[in-house]
Amino acid sequence: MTNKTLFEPYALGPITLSNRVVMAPLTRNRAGEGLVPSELAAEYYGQRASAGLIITEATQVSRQAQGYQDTPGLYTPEQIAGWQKVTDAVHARGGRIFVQLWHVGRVSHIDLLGGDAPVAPSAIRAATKTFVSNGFADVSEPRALAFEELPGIINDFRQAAANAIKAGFDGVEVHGANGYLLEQFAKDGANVRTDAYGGSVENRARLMLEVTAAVAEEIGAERTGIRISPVSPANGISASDPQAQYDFIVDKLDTLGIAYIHVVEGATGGPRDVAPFDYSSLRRRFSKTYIANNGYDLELATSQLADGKADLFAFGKPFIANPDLVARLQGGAPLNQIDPATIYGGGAAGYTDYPTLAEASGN
Ligand code: 8OZ
Repeated sequence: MTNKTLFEPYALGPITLSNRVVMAPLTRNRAGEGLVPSELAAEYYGQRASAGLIITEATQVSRQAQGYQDTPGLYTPEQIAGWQKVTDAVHARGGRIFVQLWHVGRVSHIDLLGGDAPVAPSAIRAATKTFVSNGFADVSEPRALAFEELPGIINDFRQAAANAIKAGFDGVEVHGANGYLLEQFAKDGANVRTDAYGGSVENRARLMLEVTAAVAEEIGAERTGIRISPVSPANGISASDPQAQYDFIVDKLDTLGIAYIHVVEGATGGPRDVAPFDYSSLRRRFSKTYIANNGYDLELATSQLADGKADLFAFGKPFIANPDLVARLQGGAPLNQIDPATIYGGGAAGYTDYPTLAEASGN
């Protein structure tokens, strides 16, 4: 066995990463007017450019795709210009950055959608909350998408991917995880459709695969990745057959030739062993890069790398509180602790003011 380390360069297809530590997508609810990423966002991501790869916070492909207050989009000229400042800041510091594109589906509220109902595979309301202008609220009753509407949603992802390249991103991650639209189609707890997008494992996978194929066709499979969370109960989702479903999905993703699968192992932000699942089956089925996420620390990442279980490791909350997380992990330095009160929404406090090690020691 070769003695790989987390801190050596890694070739993600044509893109060279300076190390194997990935900044996971993290929702921060700080977009400005028009859901444009702010100047502070450019500073925040620029501060974290020593990650091997940054994956941005989830970003809407359309107005209908929004489910929370002040999350950014990538479907207007102003949003493209705002993201250009972010990618410039990261590239100026030698980093690499993909944008995570999402559609929240049923995890939304009429107040965010101009009074329209959220859309979903089936009219089944999720037992979950979202965050609107006056705080947390139960999600609204969704309506089932008509078959005829699905090409438009696929096209929204395709167009946002094209916009991502215009804005200077190195690639796109399709958000296929955490109980949002593409996972709502994939999991039978949210999808009781009787058309070509519901019923069998194959039918339930269809939208996720068609969206991914469209993005890959638009910007290149080598710049396309996807995040999945086979057994996560996030946002009130459930599945009766996750192993069969995700074995099938990953076989097809491999055929598409995309750059990576990014796998949330276990319950998003929670226990890794929430339900039995054989992640090595996904690893075997996918010939390119496997990014592992959820509850990793230096020790677990190091041992999983040595065992060949994953190629890259995505860290979420530690990156919020530690802009120089890579240097801290490499040097065995202590980590800043996250302030839970400033994760979602607000300004610079808890966003761009976490100190690097050098700053903390007064240098
Ligand atoms: C936390 C709060 C709001 C959204 C996800 C995009 O879970 C999210 C998210 C996380 O993927």
